[in-house]
Amino acid sequence: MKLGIGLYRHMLTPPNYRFARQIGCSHVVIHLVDYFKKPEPATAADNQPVGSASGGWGIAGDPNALWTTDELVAIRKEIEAEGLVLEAIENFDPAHWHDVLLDGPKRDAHMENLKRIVRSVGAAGIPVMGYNFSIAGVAGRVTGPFARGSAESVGVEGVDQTPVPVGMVWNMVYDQHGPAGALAPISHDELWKRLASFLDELVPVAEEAGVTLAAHPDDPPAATVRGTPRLVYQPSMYQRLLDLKPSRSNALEFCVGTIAEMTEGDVYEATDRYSSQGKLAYVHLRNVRGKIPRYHEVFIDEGDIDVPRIMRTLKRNNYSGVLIPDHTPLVECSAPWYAGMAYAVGYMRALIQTLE
Ligand SMILES: [Mn+2]
Repeated sequence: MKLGIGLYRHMLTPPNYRFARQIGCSHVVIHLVDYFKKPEPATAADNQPVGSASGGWGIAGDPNALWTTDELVAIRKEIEAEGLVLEAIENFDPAHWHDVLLDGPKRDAHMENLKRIVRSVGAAGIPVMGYNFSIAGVAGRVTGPFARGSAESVGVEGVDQTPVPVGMVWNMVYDQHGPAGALAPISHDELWKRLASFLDELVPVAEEAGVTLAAHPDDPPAATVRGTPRLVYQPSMYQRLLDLKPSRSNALEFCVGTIAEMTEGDVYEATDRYSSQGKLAYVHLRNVRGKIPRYHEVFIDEGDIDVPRIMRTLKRNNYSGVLIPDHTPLVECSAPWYAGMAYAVGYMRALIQTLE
């Protein structure tokens, strides 16, 4: 098993790569979506409450600026220059595929965007593209002193069911100036149909490009969030996603914490089931206390999940891919994110050394 870290767009710099190397990582997963871009100043025509409780993260990227092979190669080379491997990109930008999720008028053009991006990812020598096929995305999380020693962390205390306004998807705003109103309700079956067409078209392109598509489960894992259906909100639903399009390029961004937050099954059985099929493209590892609709993310060595048991299961099934800490509570000091990550990675490294 290999250790990695996830770095956000603004963190893709040599000092952060050296931080990753120094704490024991060999691999990096990068985010290219800028989740927290501020909106343009509001005008009277705006329909979007960006920044309010249900306003989501921020403004989606440039719809016309697809990630190019050249820029991806440049990032890969900078990472390799620090002795690390670029394993995956995590998440498409809503600006590039909102109408695939919403089955909107640009749906076919947006599928072409995704195909071009996947080809560029493959041509740049990056093996994995992570995605989350979700309309509401990671909506409705709260922040508080939930982890050991009152460390600040995130959680869910009741599922957010405020409607998603038109112009927003995946917890980001892609059209600040669209018409007022909320998304029309759809069924779970309709969303599964959208996923099936997405996989039918994109998986063959990914196969040809040498890229593995890796699906994150729904976080938070409720049947509906903000009035929209979810796809993978119980452990068994991952199997349905895999069976829709059997392929080495159709795999999972297996999020142990999210699976533990689900109400059915159990996280050890799910880890065994999907790792024994060789379907884990990479793993998000974190701990949590509670289940949907009420849970708090906590430090990796507290909470409900027996993390050593997860690691033993992965080892038994010969999982040889990358594990990253997903998120961690913030450790109170001058560098809270870094201290949290260093703590989680050190813990994971010790477990791997014990097993190997
Ligand atoms: Mn995750």
